[in-house]
Amino acid sequence: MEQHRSHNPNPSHQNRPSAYKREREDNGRNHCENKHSRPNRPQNQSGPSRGQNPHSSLSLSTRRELYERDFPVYKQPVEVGCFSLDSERRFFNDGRQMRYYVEPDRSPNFDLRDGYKDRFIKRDDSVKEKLDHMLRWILANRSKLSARGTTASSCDLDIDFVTWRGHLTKLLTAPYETREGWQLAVTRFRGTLYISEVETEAARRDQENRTERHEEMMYWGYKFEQYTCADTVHGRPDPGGVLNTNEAFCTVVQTRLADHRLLFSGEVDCRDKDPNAPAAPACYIELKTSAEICTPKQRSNFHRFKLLKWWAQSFLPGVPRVVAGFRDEEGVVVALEIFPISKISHLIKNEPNCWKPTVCMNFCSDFLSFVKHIATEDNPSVVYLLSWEPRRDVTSPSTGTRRTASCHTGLWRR
Ligand code: 0WD
Ligand code: CA
Repeated sequence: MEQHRSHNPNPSHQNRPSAYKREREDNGRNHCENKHSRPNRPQNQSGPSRGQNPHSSLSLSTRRELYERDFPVYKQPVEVGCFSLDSERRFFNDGRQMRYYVEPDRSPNFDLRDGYKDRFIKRDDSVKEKLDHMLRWILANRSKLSARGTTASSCDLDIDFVTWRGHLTKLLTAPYETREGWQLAVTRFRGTLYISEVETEAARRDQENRTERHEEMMYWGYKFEQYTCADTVHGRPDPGGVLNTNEAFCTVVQTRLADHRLLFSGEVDCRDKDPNAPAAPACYIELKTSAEICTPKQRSNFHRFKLLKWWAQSFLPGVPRVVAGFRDEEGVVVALEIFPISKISHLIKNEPNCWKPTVCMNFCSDFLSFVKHIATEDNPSVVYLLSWEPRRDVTSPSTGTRRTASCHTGLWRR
């Protein structure tokens, strides 16, 4: 993955085209004018909306061509801690749910349907956890994160953004996403921006209307984990046991994308059990299942869509490899393949019109600049919403409709 990491402290994109724009009636002029504005500096824009509240009408394009510039600085992610969620979804400030990868035989023949009816405890996904587990981790590990500067209060974190890795994955893939939009809620508190997802109407409908086949196929991914992971370093997988999706091991990593200091957490499936394996996150392994590839068209789709998601998800926290189980229509794993994350961009090179890592990372960087510009009021009760639908721009409703609500930083006030 190193080839995508630049350590240039002065990213050359500072003077490149930006995708910021103000909404206006004359959409035709937007693209042209974008070319002359600069990322991270929306106030440099010209345009007729100067008299308006600038926060009420900003939008951000997801058009790929706007993000084809040098790869931004992305510092090697450093694991600053981890936490575990047990079989009842209770939080523990330790790695007790860590699992160890046990390499299967060459022809595994795992039956992923086994246990779906009788040995499956499914997490209640109607419970929206927002950022709660991450905030719990921050509360328990504050000393690791306090600002070092003399001017900042000791309560301040030395971080610009706190979020889940999964939300960042959605940002990285947005320039290529054609089906699912998203909505993110942002709160600024003591200088740090907290980003949490809000379920869209469409996602809620999709979840309600899932077919029985789809429900079962969601189980297959977890079942593959059960066939390949042991609870202890010298243990064996126990595919006859009960599978409980409340359990999770999450890494917390710190990194920087351009000038954005990030702290995020992501669920990690397992680690290399070799005691000489490199330190986390480099010893972590992401497990995936996918339909077996039988035709050139299927291979092309796998490269264009699935490998994009796999790459984005693991590149972010610095997880170096994905172990994939390819399964047939009946849910039997027929082949295994290891995908080093650093090789994925080479694998897709010959695919016409394929995704580009630099577009993903530059869009994410510009999105975070956009958020800094929009979410200006430092107040835990103020939530800024950012919405996106495929083929549209990211928009933030005018300040009048932003929510003063609930909120995902609620834990702070306990
Ligand atoms: O309540 C919510 N809306 C969310 C909760 C949204 C996103 C995340 N979460 C929480 C959960 O506590 C979960 O444990 O985040 C944790 C995972 O976060 P992540 O790593 O940032 O999420 P992501 O990268 O999208 O998914 C990683 C894995 C998935 O593995 P695959 O191989 O399918 O990508 O986490 C699992 C799933 O196994 N996962 C979830 N587990 C519980 N609740 C959820 C979820 N909502 N989403 C993904
Ligand atoms: Ca996985």
